[in-house]
Amino acid sequence: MRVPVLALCLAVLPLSAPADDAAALYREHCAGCHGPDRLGGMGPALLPENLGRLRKSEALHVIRDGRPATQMPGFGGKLAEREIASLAELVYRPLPEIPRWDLAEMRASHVMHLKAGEKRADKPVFDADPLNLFIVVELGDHHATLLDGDRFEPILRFPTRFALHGGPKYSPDGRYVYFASRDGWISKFDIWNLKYVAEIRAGINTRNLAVSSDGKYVMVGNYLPHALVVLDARDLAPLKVIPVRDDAGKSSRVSAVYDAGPRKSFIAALKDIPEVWEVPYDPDHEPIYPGYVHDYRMGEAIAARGPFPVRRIKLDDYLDDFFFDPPYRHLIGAAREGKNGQVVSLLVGRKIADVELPGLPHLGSGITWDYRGKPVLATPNLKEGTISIIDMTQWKTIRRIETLGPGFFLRSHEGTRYAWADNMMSPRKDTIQLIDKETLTVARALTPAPGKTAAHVEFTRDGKYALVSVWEMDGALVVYDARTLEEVKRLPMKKPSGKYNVHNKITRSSGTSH
Ligand code: DHE
Repeated sequence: MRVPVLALCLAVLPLSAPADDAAALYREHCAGCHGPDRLGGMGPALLPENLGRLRKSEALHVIRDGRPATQMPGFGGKLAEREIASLAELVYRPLPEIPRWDLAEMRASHVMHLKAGEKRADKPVFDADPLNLFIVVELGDHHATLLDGDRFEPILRFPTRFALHGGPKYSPDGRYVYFASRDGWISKFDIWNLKYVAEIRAGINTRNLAVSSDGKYVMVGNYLPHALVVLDARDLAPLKVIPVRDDAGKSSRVSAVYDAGPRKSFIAALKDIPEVWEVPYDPDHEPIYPGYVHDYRMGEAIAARGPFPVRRIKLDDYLDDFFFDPPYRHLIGAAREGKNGQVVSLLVGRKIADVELPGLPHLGSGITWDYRGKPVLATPNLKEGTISIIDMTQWKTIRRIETLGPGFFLRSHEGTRYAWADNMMSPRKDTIQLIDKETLTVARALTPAPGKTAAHVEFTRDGKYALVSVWEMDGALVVYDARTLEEVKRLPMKKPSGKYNVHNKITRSSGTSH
């Protein structure tokens, strides 16, 4: 049986392991989340190829004490030291063979739900503003709910693949939504017709996906195999696999891939190679930077001149995640163990500044707004109870706002005065704090369900209402009036995680994730 979350599966484990050989321990304690073959599931793949940045001594520590800001709890209270040591040994042992997952395997997994000749409506088959819809991911039982953002009523609840992670992405017109699951499945859903279009397994262990601004391509970033995959957005047919390797042949997991719309390119950060890759997808778009070089040294798969060449930008450090400035001229990224963030100019193709970003900034959840005439970036921190506010004209941290504890997500909207921050990784995980964007201070706090995790906020298209998750199996989606902060409605849901408003996402609202 597959277990939805690590925390849940641990709750039912016996206190002492009956067998202490590593394989049995792994089957009992780890396989539910990391997969029976160590190829990943809810948790990442545990193979030497993917653990290059984790020393064995740190692996012992992670197994014993857990890993901050992930679903990985500590096993120190359940396993003896020698059991922990044998598990740490095991995860660095190479598999006899890592399964191939190339174009052929992807093609074999491809499922077309839209049948040849099937006619689908070219407008919504339901009565609701198509731009004020929300997709709410319910992790508890692997479903998603399509929600009418005016009436706050579900239109459809439908099954998804196992353990979706990261933001689903919409097509530019908002008709389709694309999901990525941690175990590699990419699904395309036709919102207007309330039906899936196609699915494909693009990786064994996947990080996230991006949709090109012209709506033509989907790019998938994988942890396993070490590759970027380009899919045709119409039917998810695989077009190209781009192996991720440096000059010396060292391969890397992909930290995250995002669309840089104005540049007509995908940008990917890498976990094991200190480089950022830019993959242009529109051959007619003039590169807007000097010294642009198509790098064809990566082997046959991208050796041919043709679509999706790779521009490699070399850096001093790895990037575990990053964020674009509003004109998409720079990206700001950070490494998990790094002391500072790096600002990379996409124009000149190199790092141009360091920015003070201690702890573990969660840059993918960063947002921007104008503060006293200057654009600022605000990012939550997974290790410290701090929201860093960075002046993006000088790349200087101008304020560190103390919160109740480390949090995952930050959201706002052009039409609201507050930025809403959770404290999900702290004892005060039940409370959302509202930061006044004009004074850069914590102005209010809301506790939707005392003792229960409150996290991840999204606004209606006009910014008048904020939707908050009570992130529990018997959870809820709580709708607040964003001005009065009165509760308007509460909808029961099963561990609702992220929620995504069509308008805010397709217009790239500065208050939402990209
Ligand atoms: Fe996430 C987005 C990385 C753990 C829920 N998370 C993202 C993105 C990245 C990322 C790079 C942006 C992808 C995108 O939207 O295209 N997440 C990581 C990690 O490195 C980390 C810390 C460890 C890991 O397990 O991979 C991590 N994330 C978690 C969780 O434990 C969360 C809370 C529960 C879960 O689903 O596993 C979680 N992450 C989310 C959500 C988003 C996300 C809901 C989308 C946020 C948005 O508003 O767009």
